[in-house]
Amino acid sequence: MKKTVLITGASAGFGAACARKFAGPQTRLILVARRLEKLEVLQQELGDTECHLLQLDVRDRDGVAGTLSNLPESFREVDILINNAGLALGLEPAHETDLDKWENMVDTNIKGLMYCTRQILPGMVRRRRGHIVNIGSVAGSTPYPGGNVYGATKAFVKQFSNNLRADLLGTPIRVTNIEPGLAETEFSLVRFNGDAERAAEVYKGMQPLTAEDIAGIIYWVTSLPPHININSMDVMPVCQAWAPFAIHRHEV
Ligand code: NDP
Ligand code: 8X3
Repeated sequence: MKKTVLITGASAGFGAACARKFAGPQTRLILVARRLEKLEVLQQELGDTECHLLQLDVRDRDGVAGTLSNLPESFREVDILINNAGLALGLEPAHETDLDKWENMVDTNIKGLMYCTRQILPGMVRRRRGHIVNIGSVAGSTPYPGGNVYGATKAFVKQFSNNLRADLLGTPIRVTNIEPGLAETEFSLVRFNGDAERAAEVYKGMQPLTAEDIAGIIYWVTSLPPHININSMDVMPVCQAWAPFAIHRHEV
């Protein structure tokens, strides 16, 4: 039977890689992003795969509700929702950052993910079929300087995913939180407001994860037998690990 897969943030990075990974005769793809032209190029690349493109800003509560409640007949029964749209903005300390950046991250990474989930989940429960894959981050558990609100939004994703599991006990619906570490996508370009040089520095002299690595993992967790739920998966490149506690010492 064909599976319908809805991917938010499908115009780049993990989302686009997921579209490529899931594409094929057994899949219908609903691809969501603000940059429609990128989705159109991706659709061309995917050839015969059935695609429905949605130019949609996940921060727009009414837009999400209106669009996702009016999907074309054949795309209505979503089997897999990949809540991937998200971003980090800046790396400034909390006392210096711009409140608009914080609000944008909350609106996208938390509220956008809530809006899409709330719209798609009731149908999954009714049909007794479905899998929600949320994209969290190692930043949701590990603090780092400048991670302030970005990390906090991903901590929300972690706890929300676990609480969805609690609500969905007794249904066959699966929920997974994927928590990647450093992966080279447009993520740093967006974080540093289009500064390509600064973004490239992030991945210099190391081998980061790729979007394809994460897409492969998402594909795997959704392909497991239906009685298995991967609750969360914390994935880093081998070259990344945690820092020791930082201690500020005063002069003696
Ligand atoms: P990219 O910047 O490459 O892709 C982000 C995607 O999200 C784009 O398709 C973008 O599309 C979409 N998006 C952003 N804001 C909105 C919005 N308001 N409405 C709809 N779509 C939106 O980054 P990644 O692929 O790396 O990021 C994907 C997810 O993975 C994010 O949630 C990120 O936080 C998370 N993550 C990334 C890591 C990394 O190191 N790369 C590590 C851990 C987690 P468009 O601009 O066209 O709307
Ligand atoms: C992205 C990973 O470490 O840049 O979520 O915050 S990190």
